[in-house]
Amino acid sequence: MIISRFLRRGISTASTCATRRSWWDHVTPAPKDPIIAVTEAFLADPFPYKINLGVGAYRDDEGKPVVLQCVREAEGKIAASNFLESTSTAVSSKFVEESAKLIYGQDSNVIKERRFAGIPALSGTGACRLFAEFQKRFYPESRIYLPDPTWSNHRNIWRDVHVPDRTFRYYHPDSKSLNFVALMDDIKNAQMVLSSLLHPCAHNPTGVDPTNEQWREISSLFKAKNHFPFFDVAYQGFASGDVERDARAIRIFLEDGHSIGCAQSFAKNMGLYGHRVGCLSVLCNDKIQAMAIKGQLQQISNTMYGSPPIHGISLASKILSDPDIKAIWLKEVKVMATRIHRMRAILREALERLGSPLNWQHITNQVGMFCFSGLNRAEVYLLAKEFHIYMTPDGRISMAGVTTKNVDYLANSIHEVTTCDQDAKILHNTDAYRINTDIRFTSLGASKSRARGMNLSL
Ligand code: KET
Repeated sequence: MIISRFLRRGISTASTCATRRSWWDHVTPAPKDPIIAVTEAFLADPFPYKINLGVGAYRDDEGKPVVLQCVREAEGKIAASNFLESTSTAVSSKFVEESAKLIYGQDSNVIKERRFAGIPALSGTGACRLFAEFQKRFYPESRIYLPDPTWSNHRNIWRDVHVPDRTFRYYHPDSKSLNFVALMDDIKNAQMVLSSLLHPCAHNPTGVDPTNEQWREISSLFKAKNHFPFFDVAYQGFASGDVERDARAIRIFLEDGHSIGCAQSFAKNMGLYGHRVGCLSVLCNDKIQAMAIKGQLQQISNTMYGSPPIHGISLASKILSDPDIKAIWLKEVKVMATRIHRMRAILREALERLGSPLNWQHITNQVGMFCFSGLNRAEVYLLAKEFHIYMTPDGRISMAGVTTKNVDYLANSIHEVTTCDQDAKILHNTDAYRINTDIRFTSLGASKSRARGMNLSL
């Protein structure tokens, strides 16, 4: 009796397992995120002089991630505070208020009149996602207009909440600068749009920002079209080295009386990438509307992840609210932006010294973390395969990965791939579409001696 019951249970467990095993049979591998794919290919490469120019995270001149002094100071101050549970709401509110002051301006009426609804978010990605969910909930038929090109994840974020996306032209590949006329045309002709996403500074991936005058025109057009401007602020401080100057676009929209939304990330400008510190804010007509919107945003985040971890938020909040620590931070932002700016100048100079027949002016004209190099897929592929230099297939160089030690090697390698036999490039062109997924390192020896010839040291 006991045995037969045991057997029966055994049989039913086995059949359940068999069913379960088939539950996920239809799941196929997801396409790789292009930025993560670059990091994976880089990590898999055994070459000692390899260079990662993929992810847009700050690195120092040794190529190392940096813990900013302001973060260390803030760590010291918050270590003593007992925030683990009871005060988390207070910490979040303080953080949101400081983030809003940073982007809308310390003395802005929006802050004084408390006309904003904000909640902490899981870094810039989380803030964009929260807004996308909010948009879908309250304007289910709306669309999002994205610049072409834009950060690769924008499209995925809005797609996952079933908000259709459209693009507006942004960049001119020939002049390697802003295609302002086309941008204005596309916004003018946009139909049934709720929000358009704008990068207020240090546009990713192009490094091309509108001038203040152009921002004013964009703002007027948004007003005329009744578009909701949604700003993705992932690099405040990286364009000019000054966080106030980098908020200029948003301040112009504020002066024009727009209601706007902002996704802020502190991953890059505070070096808090791993802490996922971000803020979503939406400007409102008044305090009452702000409370309603905040409640809705909280409800959306509650069902996704409850509340965000409090440690990073406490750090950012301390950095922004303690005048001494803030002063350290502002200096450090300047140092990071200046280092990147210097690398742009050195890279361009090195390419020109090599006698490159191409025009590299755009390296220094563009601003922020990225240089949209103009290298094509085949050239990017060759750089990875032959020179162990990794960047996204669109030719975006994360300038933070360029250092005084590797810049000559980089310039030489770019020079070689841009001047090499066109047939070789065409041959590699098909492979280039599989970039970073199956790179084989057949020429390790040759690359090593090349690197030595360029005085690279480990
Ligand atoms: N917006 C933009 C424009 C952006 O470039 C990034 C990240 C984010 C939002 C998201 O940031 P975060 O705070 O880390 O969630 N971009 C870089 C890093 C990444 O994709 O993870 C990049 O383009 O390399």
